[in-house]
Amino acid sequence: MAGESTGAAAGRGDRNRAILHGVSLSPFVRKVRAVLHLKSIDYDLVNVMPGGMDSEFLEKSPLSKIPVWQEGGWTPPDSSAICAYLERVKHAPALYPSDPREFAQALFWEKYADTRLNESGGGLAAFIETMDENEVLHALVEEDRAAMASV
Ligand SMILES: N[C@@H](CCC(=O)N[C@@H](CS)C(=O)NCC(=O)O)C(=O)O
Repeated sequence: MAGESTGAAAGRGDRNRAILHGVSLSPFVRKVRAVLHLKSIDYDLVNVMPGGMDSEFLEKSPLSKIPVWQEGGWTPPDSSAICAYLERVKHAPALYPSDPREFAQALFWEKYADTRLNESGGGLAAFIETMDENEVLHALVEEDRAAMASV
């Protein structure tokens, strides 16, 4: 489950706990959060808005994009890189197929969703349509609501 904190508060938290930098409005952040949820990996969510990146964050994200994952001083950017890493460090439940050809196809569909579908606004539409039906996304929305209620 995600803890919620601001950038400033994050430095005071448990330094062993991983951090996801970004905001849930981003489909790329949501993709990583869905993987974290399905794999039951604990982390803190540090809110970074696309237009509000400070120099400290930009050092972690050379392409000026969210999300960025952080474990101590190790800060890989890019949702696909982060998801591939998480799949390797916590294999179960497996979210990518083990069959090499099916794996290649899954990577293509991930890229398709991240590029063409996202650019056309379809990613967001698909997200909104499935929001109430999809257990994982529903859990993330409930977490966001709870976090916002406490602000
Ligand atoms: N390929 C990147 C794309 C991430 C991305 O485009 N994030 C957007 C937010 S949805 C962003 O940070 N945009 C800020 C900008 O382009 O300045 C990934 O998968 O993480």
